[in-house]
Amino acid sequence: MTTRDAVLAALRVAGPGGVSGEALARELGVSRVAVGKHVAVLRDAGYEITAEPGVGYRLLAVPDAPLPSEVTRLLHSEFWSDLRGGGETVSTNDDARSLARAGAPEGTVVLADRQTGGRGRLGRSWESPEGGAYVSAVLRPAVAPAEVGSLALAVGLGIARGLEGEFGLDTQLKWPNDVLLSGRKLAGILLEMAAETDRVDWVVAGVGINVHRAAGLPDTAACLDDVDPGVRVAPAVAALLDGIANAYGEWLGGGFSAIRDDYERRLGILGDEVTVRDMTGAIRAAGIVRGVDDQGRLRVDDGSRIQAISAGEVTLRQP
Ligand code: BT5
Repeated sequence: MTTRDAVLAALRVAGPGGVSGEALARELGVSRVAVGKHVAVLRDAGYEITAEPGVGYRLLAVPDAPLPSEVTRLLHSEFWSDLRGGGETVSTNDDARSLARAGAPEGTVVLADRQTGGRGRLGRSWESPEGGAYVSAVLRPAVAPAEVGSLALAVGLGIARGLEGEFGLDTQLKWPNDVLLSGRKLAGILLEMAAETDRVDWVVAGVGINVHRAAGLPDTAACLDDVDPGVRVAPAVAALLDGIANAYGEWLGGGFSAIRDDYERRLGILGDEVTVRDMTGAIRAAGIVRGVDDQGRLRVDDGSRIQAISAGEVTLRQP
């Protein structure tokens, strides 16, 4: 724990009674000036901390943001080892990629409360206003590159599980990796990797989730506060990270087939009539979604046969 986190922890323990700078300094083995500096940094990050003679420092409010100090203390999983960031960045995926290239271990996470250059798949952009959370995790699965396609599905499943466990939320998955709430897009996933021919070096799993409705979000976006007005950002991030750690563990242990049933159960487009296009826009398959196979491929029934599609964009066919 850093001294700043220790100051924060001591302020939480002191509660409304407050704690003097002198007592804090003694407890943490630093000078009172150092305590004052840490308090100033915490205030800059959005913590509301008062200082009164006779009372000392009092923590009145914590920011509603994806700060490492807030998320870390809510995590149940010990898989996530190092959470960083929390403020504005261009893209947490860019930050996590740099860390992965520099050797950051699996379990490293970059957080942001807004992005100026949030990226979606295939060159699309991800609207990233304040009020959401932007999360990128470094993973180092010992698998072949071809298996990473189904890892994106595992990440989506993990988010759905985490949100269900923490908030009782019923989200749906839209293959390959959108998380929907009441049919609208709540979270998007972008996986990027570096690999040799037969071995993955690192994967960065990026997740954007809309927590509070904010200007700049597309009309098609869902937000957690549509259904839970009291929701806060840090518990949402902790829930999705816990869920991802859980689904990732199962995926590593037993491959996609270990989580296939649960993925399919949450597949919102099951039984729907869809068109699947490749990245050039050409139609790859059209028919009724029958589920996913053991490799995570979408099974589309065109009436005469079932095709297994490994990549593409799904649109619902209008009746
Ligand atoms: C995705 O792409 O859904 C992947 C999004 C991944 C974003 C995370 S945030 C943390 C990390 N850092 C990054 O830079 N990226 C990752 P795709 O399937 O291509 O969907 C993009 C489409 O979703 C856009 O073209 C819009 O139609 C829609 N969209 C954009 N922003 C949205 C938002 N905030 N909420 C819902 N839909 C959005």
